[in-house]
Amino acid sequence: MTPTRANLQLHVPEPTGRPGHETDFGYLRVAPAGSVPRPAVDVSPLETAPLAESLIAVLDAEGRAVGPWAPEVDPALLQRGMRAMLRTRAFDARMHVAQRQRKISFYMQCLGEEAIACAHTMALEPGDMCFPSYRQQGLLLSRDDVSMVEMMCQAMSNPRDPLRGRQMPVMYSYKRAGFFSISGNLATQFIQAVGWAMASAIKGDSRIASAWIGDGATAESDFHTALTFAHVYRAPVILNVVNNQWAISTFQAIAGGETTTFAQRGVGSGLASLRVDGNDFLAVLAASRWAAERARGNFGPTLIEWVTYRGGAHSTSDDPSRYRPANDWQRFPLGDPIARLKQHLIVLGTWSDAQHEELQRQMEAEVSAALKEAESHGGTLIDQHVPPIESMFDDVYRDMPAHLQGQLKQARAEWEQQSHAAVRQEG
Ligand SMILES: Cc1ncc(C[n+]2csc(CCOP(=O)(O)OP(=O)(O)O)c2C)c(N)n1
Ligand SMILES: [Mg+2]
Repeated sequence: MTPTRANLQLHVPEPTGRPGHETDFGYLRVAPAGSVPRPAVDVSPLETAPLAESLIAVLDAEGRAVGPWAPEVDPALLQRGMRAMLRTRAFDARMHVAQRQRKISFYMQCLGEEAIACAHTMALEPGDMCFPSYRQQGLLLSRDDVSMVEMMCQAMSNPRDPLRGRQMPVMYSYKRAGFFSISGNLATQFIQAVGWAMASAIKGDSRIASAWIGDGATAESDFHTALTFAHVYRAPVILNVVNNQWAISTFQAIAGGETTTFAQRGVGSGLASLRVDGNDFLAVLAASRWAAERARGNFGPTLIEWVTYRGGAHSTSDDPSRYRPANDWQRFPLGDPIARLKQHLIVLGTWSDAQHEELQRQMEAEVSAALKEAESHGGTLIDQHVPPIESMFDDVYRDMPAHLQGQLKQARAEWEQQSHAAVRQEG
């Protein structure tokens, strides 16, 4: 007789909340601020296993900086961080509206995730290279040497767009600011950054790389390939996984975050790994500095899972009210990074509500003025600006190869033929 066996079943993870049904954030596994030890930067990867399971946080509920990860930091630096976050939020809010007004075709906000890019960039040095995804605009907006007007012109694909309409809106590229061209192909950032970091080491340079990926994109095979190479060659790289709980409409558990953490993937691959409160500006700064020092000291790569929440829609093409409760962000246990740093600065006695409001007003005024200027240069949706067809072939080769010269000739001819046809039709 054959023994009776249970019918096999697959497990399909589901979020704990849905529209009309509040999320139970118990799944997040938060830990009290100050409760996680801070090992030396040359710690062996396996010893970081408890750090990959827990949550490094510095700011407690009262806004005090507590525990071994509390960084030594000048309040003036924190005020600069506050400025960067408010600037980023004001930029996002205005650009989101600009898309609704049909001034740009598409936009992506980082609402609620501002602390991650804005604090991380403070741990990097000139010459280091970030390989960002589309939600790290804070890396650029933290800087005063990248023009906000120019970023807006990029989103408008107008004549002041340094990328000349060859990238989607928000896919910036600033080599001089350590901001590698954004690729829409998710997870490629990880392999590119590891390769760049390996090259830096091969050349005996001192520059490190920092790579960015979302929770959803960790399901791509490039993520695992990057971890293997980073581990094997001890590449001087920081591998950032921004776990904002959602990948468009897909909950983070579908990418593998249900019974394990994304940071634990790093430990399994032989990398020092940290799981950090991404809405805690001080924790982001401290963990980023730790990982940067580790990379610079030739002690190896670090994977950091930043736990946060995507406060807005995935992009202007998305409607999150279809798949998650509307009040999720307000109920998120790690709060709002701006409100938390503000509380801390007030506890330190270096900030006030009035100063905060004034700075916010200044940032909004800067953004409004910048948008007005950017719009004055036109754009695809503003004055139907189309870059010259030749520009499609520029900036790839120093000397254009013969086959591209042929294609350029053909493109020009077809373009002219179409323009004549259009004129004939109008006539
Ligand atoms: C290789 C690849 N697969 C799919 C997509 C389509 N896509 C764009 S964004 C996105 C969700 C990514 O979510 P996550 O990695 O969590 O990043 P987040 O948007 O939350 O910052 C998907 C599936 C893509 N751009 N590239
Ligand atoms: Mg995500």
